[in-house]
Amino acid sequence: MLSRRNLFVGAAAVSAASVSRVALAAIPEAVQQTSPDTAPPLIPNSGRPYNPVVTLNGWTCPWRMKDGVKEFHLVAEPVVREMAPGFKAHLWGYNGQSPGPTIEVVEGDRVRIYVTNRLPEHTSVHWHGQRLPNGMDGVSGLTQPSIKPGQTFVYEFVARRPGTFMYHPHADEMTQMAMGMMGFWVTHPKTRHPLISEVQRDFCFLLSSYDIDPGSYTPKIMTMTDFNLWSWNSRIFPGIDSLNVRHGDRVRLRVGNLTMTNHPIHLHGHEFEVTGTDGGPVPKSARWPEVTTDIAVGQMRQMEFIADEEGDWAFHCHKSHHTMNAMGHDVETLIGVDHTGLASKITRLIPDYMAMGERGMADMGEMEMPLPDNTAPMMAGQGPYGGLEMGGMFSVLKVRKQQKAGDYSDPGWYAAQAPKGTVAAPVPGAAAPAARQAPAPAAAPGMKPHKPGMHQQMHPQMHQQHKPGAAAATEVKVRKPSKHEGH
Ligand SMILES: [Cu+2]
Repeated sequence: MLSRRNLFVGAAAVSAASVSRVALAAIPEAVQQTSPDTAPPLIPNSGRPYNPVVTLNGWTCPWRMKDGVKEFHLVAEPVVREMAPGFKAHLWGYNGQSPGPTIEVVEGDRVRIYVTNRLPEHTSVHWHGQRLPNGMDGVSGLTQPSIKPGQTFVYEFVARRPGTFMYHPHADEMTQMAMGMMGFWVTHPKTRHPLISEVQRDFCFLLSSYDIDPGSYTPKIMTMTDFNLWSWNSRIFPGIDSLNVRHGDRVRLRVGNLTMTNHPIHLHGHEFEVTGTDGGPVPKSARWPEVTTDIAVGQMRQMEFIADEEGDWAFHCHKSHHTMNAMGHDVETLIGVDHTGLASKITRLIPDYMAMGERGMADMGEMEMPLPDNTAPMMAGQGPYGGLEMGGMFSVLKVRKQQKAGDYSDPGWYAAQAPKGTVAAPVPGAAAPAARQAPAPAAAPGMKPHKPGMHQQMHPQMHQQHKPGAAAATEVKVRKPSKHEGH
């Protein structure tokens, strides 16, 4: 296994060999980030002032001001990204993380970005959405030679348009984006802009997707649509931080999509307007209230709203498969299929067989099963009232009156302070019999095991023997499978 230490030793050797001492001295330091935590906003210490963004589970790239030019240094390199607690992925990214650091500048800034390539193959950086000289557009082969391993290239242009942008390679794109190479870019307006509101909270993140088999570390780059991890900034719920705001704040959420499918991003409890795209601010006459906006592949959206409802509000992609973690998609639907008696019969033939899914998949959320060494539960997260049964592209907007201006810390759950009588509750004494199909006759004529390979989908170590005769008590055993193909 390649350790980080080895990576750095190798990288240093490459740069020393390919970049002269003088050139190295001229290049600003490449700041590294090792933590996947949400970094506090980077207050600008030079240049025009602005209200900085917060990158969800990410950070902003520090710069050096040199002769009036903002200089950044990005290093494209293999990284280890903790996608959720207990689950690390071997990705490619910039400056120690995937995504790379957010670049924040001001309209009219002259920007110089050094890009050092410490990947095993060539790369380039495309500055998505920017007005710039053609030769700075970063399309390898078309507007520039590719950046070979060990080389450092420099890009320079004026950030002409204020708005929401991103950067990503335009060389072996399929591989490099499937491996996590991307970053956010925000250009703040230099003066008050009629179509750009001042906001108290400004969050940004990129949508990315990965296909990583449970127990393994490296994404399968040939996957086209059937990804098993849907992430915000290469994090999956419950690894995604909550968005903590003060009651009454105007909040801007900037989101870009670099996956292979669209994502209808949905906010509970508030209506927002899409105030801008990567094409620029949306004219006021073209805005309308929404609670979900679809973000297509390669698009960016700015959503804005006043956070005027206290509470813990879900905020997520509305494709329900995108709020799940590692799972297989080729499993038969068993809802309403009564396994009574069947599982015990099959178990006599196939000891590893486990029936699952008869009552839905909710049992998966609270199972305490051994997982393979490196993965995340399919449905996870604990809230104040129980399991959230979520994963992937899910987080919580926390709106609080007592949150201080500029304080991004997590205030905890709203449940502790929800006014009495404002929480849905069971009605005592009104329980109806649970809806359930009557048990099938013991012989269950016509019912067959679903596929000959069904048992292979189950992890042998998770097998629990079904005792013949005890079938009625143990008719359903839901088990977390170990293989991506398998459940
Ligand atoms: Cu989605």
